[in-house]
Amino acid sequence: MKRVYVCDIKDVSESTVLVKGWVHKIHELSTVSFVHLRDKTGIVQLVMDKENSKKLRLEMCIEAIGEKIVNEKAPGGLELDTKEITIIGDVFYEKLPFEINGFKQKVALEKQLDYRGLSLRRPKARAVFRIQEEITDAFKSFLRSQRFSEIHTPKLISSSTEGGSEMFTVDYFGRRAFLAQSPQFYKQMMVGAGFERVFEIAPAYRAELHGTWRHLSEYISLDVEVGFIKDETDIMDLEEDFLNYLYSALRKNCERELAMYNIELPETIKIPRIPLAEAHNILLEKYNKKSPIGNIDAAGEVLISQYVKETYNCDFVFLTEYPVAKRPMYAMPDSTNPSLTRSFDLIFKGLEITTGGQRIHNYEMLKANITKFGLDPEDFNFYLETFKYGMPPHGGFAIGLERLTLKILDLENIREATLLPRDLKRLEP
Ligand code: AMO
Repeated sequence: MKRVYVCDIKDVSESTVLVKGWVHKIHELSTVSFVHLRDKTGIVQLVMDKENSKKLRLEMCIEAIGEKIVNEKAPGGLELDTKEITIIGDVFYEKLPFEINGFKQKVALEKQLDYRGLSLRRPKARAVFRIQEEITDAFKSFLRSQRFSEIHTPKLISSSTEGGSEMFTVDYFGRRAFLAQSPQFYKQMMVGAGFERVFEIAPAYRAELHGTWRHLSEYISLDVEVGFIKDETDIMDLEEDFLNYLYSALRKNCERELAMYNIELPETIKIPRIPLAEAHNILLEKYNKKSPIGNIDAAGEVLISQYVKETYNCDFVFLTEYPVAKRPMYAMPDSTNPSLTRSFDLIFKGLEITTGGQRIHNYEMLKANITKFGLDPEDFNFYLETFKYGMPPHGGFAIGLERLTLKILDLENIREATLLPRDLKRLEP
């Protein structure tokens, strides 16, 4: 007999079906019992003799054969009158560390993370990753439809890309190496290598010394790099188009998961673009909030998002024209005001989810800029090399996957949007 997934039971023509899954709930009455079986697609009620349910314990793996019966009160409006039941995965606990079958998760996040193999059994906890899967699918399909190529670049590298302070070092056969903070240099090189438009979905590593709700030591970076652009506005347009594409994909394919978190996504997103200096003025005049020079802090991100929500009814805002001093050496200066760069951040509901911009593509200029930043161009020869042979004007962006997921679902902590988080304290499970 072929297994039927719970979500398909009502659609299959057979009146007797085989289901497999975990024991989610046991409810014993005087003679019969209602046992909820949970698989990856949903929950179905099994009706059985109390004799049979006595053998069961929560979270055991079972398979059951049963006849479909309509019952409005059962989950999904249907239950199975159980003919046969077999335990196929036993349990070895005295007491479950926490409840899986309650709707509200009252357990501290750290404990849920300690028992990740168990806490993810809660359909609501797992729904986060269905959303995440949809994000990466949409990212791929949107970009592929625009002639982008997917690339895979090394994560063991010899030099810093985003500034040296946050790198993990690795002993590479007696030589010092680092875990990549971003595929920045390689994605640019691949634009020059003739791919023109590339993307990568891969881990990025930051030796973050802050254990905050928004920082991970390992996160998934959704990277894009595009050749033959006019300037950074092409890049912002591209990201805005992607977000609109993503929202319609989520509305279409993740209705159930969005409903679990009470999320309604807007039909269209039109993102305001505000120069950083103007954002500083808004913060000062409207909220009496001073900002750090050339940047915006976490509290400022929240306030500027609040302003944009009230003024433009939008959850996103591009902050543009970041100063040279606050951007890496590859950022393209603005020719009309060389103290500023053609770069931007994207803030989503008070959190930075993207950095992007146009890059320097002129070999001499890039080499000089590396020196200006107090770095040695010799150390970047592998990167600079490509720029000698005709590099198109180009730019790109990177989105932190977990941060995007966190904000779409209004979660509280980035770890909820991370399957197996790595942070200041956590290297297990
Ligand atoms: P940046 O360093 O701003 O830019 O990183 C891009 C995005 O990655 C995410 N991110 C993080 N997410 C979780 N934990 C962290 N510790 C963390 N650090 C960064 C954020 C952030 O906006 N090379 C440039 C991108 C580019 O210009 O193309 C870069 O890496 O969402």
